[in-house]
Amino acid sequence: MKRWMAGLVAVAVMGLATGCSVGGGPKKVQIQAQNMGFNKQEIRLKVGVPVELVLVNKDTMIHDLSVDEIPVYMGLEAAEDDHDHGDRKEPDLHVSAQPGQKGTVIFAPIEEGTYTYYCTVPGHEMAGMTGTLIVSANGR
Ligand SMILES: [Cu+2]
Repeated sequence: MKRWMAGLVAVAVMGLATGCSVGGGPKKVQIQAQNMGFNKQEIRLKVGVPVELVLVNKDTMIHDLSVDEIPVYMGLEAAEDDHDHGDRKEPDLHVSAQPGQKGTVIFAPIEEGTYTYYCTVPGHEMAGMTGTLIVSANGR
């Protein structure tokens, strides 16, 4: 809970510091999981800009979107879930969605870089559930 509060404050302070408009809330990015794949193979984000990432699961099994290692401020933890991540460590960024449901995570990336996102459900990454998350100074 403490980490959650700290994340919110950090995102708010960051918004003020960079002078971007806080009024509109986080930038919404939606990605769909369907037929054992993501509908986007690439997501581009801007350093320091809070993002509301919504995973829409149109499939008949649970999916998630995870990045193992990415420096982020977390605004809101994704809904609790206890599905199997295999023997991997907890990813830095994680959002899951039950079949036919949505999952949301709010965060702000804090370092430029190219990161890989994937579904942690065993076998799904191998089946093609991966993509590239590009964080840059201008978001392009
Ligand atoms: Cu999956």
